[in-house]
Amino acid sequence: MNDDEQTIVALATPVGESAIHLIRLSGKEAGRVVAACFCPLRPERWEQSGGFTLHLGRFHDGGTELDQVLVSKMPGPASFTGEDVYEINCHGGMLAVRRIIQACLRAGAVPAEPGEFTLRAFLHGKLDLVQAEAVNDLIRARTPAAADLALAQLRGGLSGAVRETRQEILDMLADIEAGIDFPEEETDPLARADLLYRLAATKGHAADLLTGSHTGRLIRDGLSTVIAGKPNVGKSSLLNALLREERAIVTDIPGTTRDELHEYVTVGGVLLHLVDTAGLRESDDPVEILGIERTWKVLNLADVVLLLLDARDVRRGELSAEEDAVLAEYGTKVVALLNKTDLLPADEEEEWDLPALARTGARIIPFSVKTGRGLDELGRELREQAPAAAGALAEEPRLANIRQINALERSLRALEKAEEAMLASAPLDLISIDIRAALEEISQITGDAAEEDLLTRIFSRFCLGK
Ligand SMILES: Nc1nc2c(ncn2[C@@H]2O[C@H](COP(=O)(O)OP(=O)(O)OP(=O)(O)O)[C@@H](O)[C@H]2O)c(=O)[nH]1
Ligand SMILES: [Mg+2]
Repeated sequence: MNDDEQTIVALATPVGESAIHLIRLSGKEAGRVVAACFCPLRPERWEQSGGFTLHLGRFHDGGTELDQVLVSKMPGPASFTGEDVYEINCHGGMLAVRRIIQACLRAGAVPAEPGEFTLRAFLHGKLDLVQAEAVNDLIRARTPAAADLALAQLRGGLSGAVRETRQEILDMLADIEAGIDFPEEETDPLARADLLYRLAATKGHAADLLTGSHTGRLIRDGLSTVIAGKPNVGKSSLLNALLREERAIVTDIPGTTRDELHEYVTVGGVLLHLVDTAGLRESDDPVEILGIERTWKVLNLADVVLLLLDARDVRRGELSAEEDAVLAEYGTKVVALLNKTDLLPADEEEEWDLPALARTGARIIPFSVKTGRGLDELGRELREQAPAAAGALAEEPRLANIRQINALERSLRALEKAEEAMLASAPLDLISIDIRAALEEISQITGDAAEEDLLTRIFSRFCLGK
């Protein structure tokens, strides 16, 4: 990221031709940079404006006119970044954009890094990390529910709840450290009982914040849904059918898919993060072996496994070792789709006696990608399993971002360790180590004590100009 003394400039709209483009500037020198290139149509209005006004004029570079533009003037500290911000609305050709940005660079601005405007807003206390990440989530939301959740986080209620818990930890730490300084309190049973009580309450608050986070993650990221099965059973065909496009290569040659494919789609109102995988079987092809290893890895991260079985194998009671292993390992997460029922002789159609399969806990749906049989039932099944991913519960703010959830889990674990140490009558200075760890972890969520590299990691995932 740039030095915060520098004034940054970037295109905030997508690269390409459009009706208008928006170029953004922020920093101490933003006013001077704009003044060097902008001739307002009504100079007296431009000069006298206290800000949050829009001005028509010509943009030029050393006397060469570049475009007719509208400039909005937003002086700090009330602006988005907290610095002086100017936004140039220009015509939507990329040549005009490039020339305007060049003029700004010549006048002393530097190119912004992705997310740098939001980083500056964070550094100036305009929003915390939960809110900053919510801005990014709002931009990237794939469903109305995900957008609602991001908006709820942006309003700050969630940050408030996290901060309250953080403050409780901070207060306990302060009291313990005071206790260490006054050793007579160290042995005071009342003081220890009080601390233990507070520790339990705080742990409960942290756990409450986590309870909603599973739902939050489903709303934000969708249900992680892995399509698995033996080669040629129809996995890629199913992916394509759900996406309604020929995304994956489908052939009748077993072992077609090697690398996993990731896509997002809504089925029965449920947002799925779909993964198509390499078919599971014994293989001596080194490329295929790598693909199969990856399949087992993504299976471990799945919320739901769509295990495609060939209906004819099921009918004969012939499941492969790999199919048995998936059922044994992920039974209750598995929806077994008995595919290619269209190939079964008509007289065998309706009789399914599947006690062995049912004992694994898997839901069973007779299916055919070819005819579309079972698709509606699959939608109903997913909705039942994941009402959250269907977006029914988005109005309440909750943690949804995996970075924030992991930090909260680490904080909770540290609190648990502190509680155990307390119950084992450990000395206060030992307990304070765990409580300090809990404090550091929870502080990462809102960024109350964020390290620079954490900030760089977070904000580099943002769009340029945001
Ligand atoms: N009759 C019938 N054929 C199907 C059905 N689903 C898929 N197929 C066919 O089965 C063959 C294999 O399909 P794929 O989708 O490539 O199978 P896959 O599981 O992705 O295979 P790998 O990538 O090799 O693991 C293709 O010829 C499909 O057209 C179905 O429901 N009925
Ligand atoms: Mg495939």
